[in-house]
Amino acid sequence: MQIRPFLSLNISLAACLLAPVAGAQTLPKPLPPPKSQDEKMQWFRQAKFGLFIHWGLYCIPAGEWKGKAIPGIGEWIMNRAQIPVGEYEQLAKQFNPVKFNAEAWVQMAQDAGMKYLVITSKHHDGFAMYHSQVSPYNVYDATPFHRDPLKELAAACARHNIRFGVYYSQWQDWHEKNGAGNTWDFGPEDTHDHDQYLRAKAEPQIKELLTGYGPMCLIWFDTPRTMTNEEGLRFIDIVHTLQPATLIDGRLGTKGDYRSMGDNRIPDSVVNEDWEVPATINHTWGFKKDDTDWKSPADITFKLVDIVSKGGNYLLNVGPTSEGIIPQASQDNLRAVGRWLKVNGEAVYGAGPTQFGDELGAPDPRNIDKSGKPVFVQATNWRCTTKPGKLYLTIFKWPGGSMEISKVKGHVKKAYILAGKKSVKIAQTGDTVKLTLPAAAPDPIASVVVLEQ
Ligand code: FHN
Repeated sequence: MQIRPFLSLNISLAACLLAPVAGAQTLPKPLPPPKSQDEKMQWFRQAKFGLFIHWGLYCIPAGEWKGKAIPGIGEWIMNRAQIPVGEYEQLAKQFNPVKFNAEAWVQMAQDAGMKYLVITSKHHDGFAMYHSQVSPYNVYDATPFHRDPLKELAAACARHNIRFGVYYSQWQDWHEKNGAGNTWDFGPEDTHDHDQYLRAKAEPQIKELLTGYGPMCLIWFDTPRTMTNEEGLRFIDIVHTLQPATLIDGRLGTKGDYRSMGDNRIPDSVVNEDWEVPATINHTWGFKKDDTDWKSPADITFKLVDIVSKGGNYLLNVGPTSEGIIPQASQDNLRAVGRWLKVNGEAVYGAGPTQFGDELGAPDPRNIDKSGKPVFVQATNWRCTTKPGKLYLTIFKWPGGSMEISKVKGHVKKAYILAGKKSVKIAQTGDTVKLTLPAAAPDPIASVVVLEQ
C-alpha cells in the first residue's frame, strides 16, 4: 500500500523559526522488563485516576461543518459528515494551537490528582499528532504549528512524575485507502487491504511511538472491529520487543494487560481483574463548541470512588481546543476533585475493592429490561475501598449523627474521619458496627471515615 501523499503542505517559515525546539526535550530511558505480570501492573493498580486527551484536527470544526451542526461525538465529524479526505486534510493548514503549553496541561493533571496521561497519537481520522517519519500527514510536517506536542508532553510528564501513554487507532484510519472505516472515499470495506495498512502505517507508527517518547506506560488501542488474533499478536510482539513494561489496553482485538470497559460504562459490581473505564467529562471526546454539559466535581468524585470500590481505574477525558487550551470548566472541575484527593487520596490510590457490595445497589425485580433482566438500581449513599487492615467508607450522603454498617468482617479497633484524623466513636455487635458521627458532613463533596482493624 502507498501511504497517501499529503501534498498541500504550506508550512510558514516564520512559524518554523519561532517554535520551540521540540527535539530538544529530554526524555528518560524506557523501563527495564518487569519480572512478573504483578510487577508490570503495579503502577496501574496504584494510580487509579488518569487523564485521557482527545486532540486532533477535529477540534477545529468543533462539531460544525459548512455551517451545519454535526450530531455525535466531535472526533467523528469526518465520518458523520462524510467529509472527503481531500477536504478534511485541509484542516491541517489551519492547525496552529499557539496557546498549547505541555507544562500547563501536565500541571493540571497533577493538580487534579491524576497519575497517568493518555493522549491521542492518531485517532480514526488518521492524522498523527506527533512527528512521524512514516506519514507526512502529521502535526509537525503538515501544519504551521511545526512542533511535536507528544514529545513536549512526554517530557513534561517525566518532570512531574506522571506516566505517559498514547491512544492509537490501529484499525480505523479514514485517511488511508486500506485503513478501515472510510467507505465514502475508498469504497466497501471488503475492497480495503487492511493487513497491508497495518504493515505500512500502524505497525511502523507504533514502533516510532515506542522508540521516540521515553517510557510509554501504556498503549490505548481502540475499535479493533474485524481484526484477527494474529494481527493483534503482531502489535503485542512489537510492544514486548521495544518496551516490555508498556501495558496494552483491552481494545486491541487480542487479550491485553487489562480489561477496557465500554465508554462511560461503570460496572454495577466488583470486577475481579485489572480494568479501566474511559469516560467523558461532557458528552464528547474531541472538543465540540456546543457541548458544555460538564460533569461536576461531586459527580466526578463519586464516579472515581465508585470505580475504585469496584476494583477499577478511571480514565477521564478532556478535549482541548484548536488554540491548545483545555476548556476552563473542565480544568476547574478537575482541580476541585484534586483538592478533595489531596485530603482523601489515601482512600483512592492503591486501594482495593469493597468488602461489602450491598451499598452498590440492587436489581429491581419490578423493573425488567429488554433482555428480561431486572434493571440494576444504583445506590449512592456511600462506597467502601480497602487496604490491609483498613476500610475506607467514603460517605456521599451524610447520615446525620450516626450510621450502622453490617456484614463487617472481623473486629474494628478504631475509627476516625480521614480529614483531620478526628476520632469517631464505634460500637460493634457481631458483624454490625455503629458509628457516632458529627451531625453535619465535614466535607460538602464526601467525607471519608476510616475503620482500622
Ligand atoms: O470511536 C472511539 C471514540 O471516538 C473514542 O475515542 C472512544 C474512547 O474510548 N473510543 C471509540 C469508541 O468506543
